[in-house]
Amino acid sequence: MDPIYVTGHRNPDTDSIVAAMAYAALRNAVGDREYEAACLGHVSDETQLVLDRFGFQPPKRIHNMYTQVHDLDFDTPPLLSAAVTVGRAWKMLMDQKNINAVPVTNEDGTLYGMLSREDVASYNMEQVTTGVLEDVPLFNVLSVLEGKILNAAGENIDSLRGEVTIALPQQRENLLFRSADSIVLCGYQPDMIRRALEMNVNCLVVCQAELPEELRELETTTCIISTPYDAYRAARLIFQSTPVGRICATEQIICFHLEDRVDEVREQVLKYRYPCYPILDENEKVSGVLTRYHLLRPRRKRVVLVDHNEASQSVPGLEEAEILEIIDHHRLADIQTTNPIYVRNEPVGSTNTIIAGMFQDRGLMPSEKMAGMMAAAILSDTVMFKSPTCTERDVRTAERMARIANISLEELGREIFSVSGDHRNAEDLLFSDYKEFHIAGHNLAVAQVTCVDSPAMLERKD
Ligand SMILES: [Mn+2]
Repeated sequence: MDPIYVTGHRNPDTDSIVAAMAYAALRNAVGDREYEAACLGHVSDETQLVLDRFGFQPPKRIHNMYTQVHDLDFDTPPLLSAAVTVGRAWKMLMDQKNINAVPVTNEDGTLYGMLSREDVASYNMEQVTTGVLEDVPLFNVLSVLEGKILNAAGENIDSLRGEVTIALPQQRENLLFRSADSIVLCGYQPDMIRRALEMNVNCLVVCQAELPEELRELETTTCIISTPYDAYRAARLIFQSTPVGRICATEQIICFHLEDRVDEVREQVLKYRYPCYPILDENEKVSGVLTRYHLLRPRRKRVVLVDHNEASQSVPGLEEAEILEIIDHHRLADIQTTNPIYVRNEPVGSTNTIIAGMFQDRGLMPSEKMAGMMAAAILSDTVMFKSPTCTERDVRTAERMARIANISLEELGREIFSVSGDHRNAEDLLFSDYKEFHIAGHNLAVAQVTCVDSPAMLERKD
């Protein structure tokens, strides 16, 4: 199951990060196990202190919510090695009715080429005219013919080639197999067999017959094989022994990667109009096959927004994601959804105050460590209850959380605000808690700096 990300805003503050972690913990604790806290940017010194203080790792950092190739239900047909026979590949193509081509791979799983039904059909038609089998490993030939090696010469060769000829009784001498570079198919035909062995043709295939006893000891370099198939079928089947690597397409193949954005993939598919595209993973190994049907209904990434509800403060690609819920204490802004969703917005000083209320609603106490973090987040967001947005509920909630965590709010507050680093450079100070707004056609941003010694900070105003 893909995770449901819970995330706060960009340039996250402590309230955002802790709210995401606390809400994911709450949902997972009551059995919805796919929630995962995420963050959209650098974790500030203050937040890092809070995480360290209570023994948590920062949440996973995500960079966008665009729908990617790995969100598609693409096909994962079996992969073929470039060495397998055309016959085996054809059977597989027959099993995969809904795809037109299958990936052919190198030994390490990387892409070698793509094999389509068309490739197999063209190869078959070409063979009818040329009639020549190019060097093919002996194992391949034995496999398609269900053949057995009958003599010592056969045990000593590893590949076969030659013009494939059926040794029918002929009257005109020159119509018979002409050179030793032949693969001769015959039945119980002692004359023809003798002639082939004396000519030392490359291979003799005895179809549905025994090798005549008097010819078994004949000195020859010909490889002798027996097959249970008749000569017509053996002649067709022998060409299916060619390794697929020789007949599949290997050039100008358009590939996609699991990380690619679906909107970009769609453009490429419109441009090239191939029926199938191989999909590769981050190590260039083949993961599957994409057809245009897979693009029709992609699975959107799912997300819960906490501590913000404006697109400009949220993750890039949010418009392609499915927002499941919003939990916030800011003004309602511009986010639109396609389906009805849960929104919990309350005019309190911290998102964690609301989330503490949701723990209560579901009849669950936060763990000691989580309660400690939530207390710290409320202190941070209300500037130790001094912010004008702070309410009686924030104070009571922070006190309860501190009690569960067995810590003192005063001490915790001092620790938190002592790190709001007054030695950082102006850019870091400005952008550590920075939110963009688009109001009445204007773009503006509000950045906050909390400090213990404001006269010292104000000296740096310029
Ligand atoms: Mn907040």
